[in-house]
Amino acid sequence: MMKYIRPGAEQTTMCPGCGNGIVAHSALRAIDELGMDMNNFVFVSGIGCSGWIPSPYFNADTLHTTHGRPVAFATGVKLAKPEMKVMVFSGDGDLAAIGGNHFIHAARRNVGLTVICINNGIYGMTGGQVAPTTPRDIKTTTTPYGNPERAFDLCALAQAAGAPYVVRWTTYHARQLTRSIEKALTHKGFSFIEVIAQCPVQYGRRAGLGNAAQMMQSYRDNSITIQRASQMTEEELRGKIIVGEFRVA
Ligand SMILES: Cc1ncc(C[n+]2csc(CCOP(=O)(O)OP(=O)(O)O)c2C)c(N)n1
Ligand code: SF4
Ligand SMILES: [Mg+2]
Repeated sequence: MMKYIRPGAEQTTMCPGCGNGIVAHSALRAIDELGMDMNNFVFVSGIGCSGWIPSPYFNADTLHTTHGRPVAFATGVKLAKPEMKVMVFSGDGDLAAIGGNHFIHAARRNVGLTVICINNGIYGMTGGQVAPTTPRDIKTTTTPYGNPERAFDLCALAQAAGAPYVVRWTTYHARQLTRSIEKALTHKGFSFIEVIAQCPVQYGRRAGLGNAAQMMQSYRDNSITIQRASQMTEEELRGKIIVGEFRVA
């Protein structure tokens, strides 16, 4: 996929083992397999490690905006240039904490964006603070005794807000993720892709979840398809990651 990387930006700033590289690769492969032209894309991101996925690396128009606001900027781009494919890369803090209202209202209005949320369950770039997506009991720098709060279910939120395409995968499911990004890019209206991704440095290390490979093994071992999950009790689903297409409308 190096042909899509901006000349001079071949070296990544991501930590070794970070899930962001897998997301970048899946997105570029989806565009490549669809035969789409990077000149027809605008990639929009916020502030956070995940904000660096498209910018400055993708050799296309990229808009690296402020924390929490990529969906607002992307909405403006889409309204001004409806013929462009507008793709948002947003962190879980970026999209679900400070940017939560932009997210639900863009879904409600069915703005034609493809939004990928890199859900690493933490504020990675700023030092590992608790996020609205951090699972209960997990130790972070701001919850040293364990997170007392429930985590947001971003796919349920997107569906409740009216998003017509909603899917969740993990970085272990790179091929499924690529297929879903392809579907999202050809689906009319707001499409939402949540990717559970490892941040071994600010999350795995502090929460005692091991290194990047161990975190991905746990995604493999704990992921449950929507079909299987529908046969399981709430108790059985504790600690599991439900993956697949939640809505295709
Ligand atoms: C208005 C504003 N508030 C807070 C910050 C500080 N800040 C920058 S990134 C970030 C959180 C990053 O977490 P997330 O969005 O999940 O991205 P990640 O680094 O995990 O990919 C915060 C709080 C900021 N830059 N601007
Ligand atoms: S701090 Fe975490 S999310 Fe940020 S680049 Fe490093 S591993 Fe990735
Ligand atoms: Mg994060």
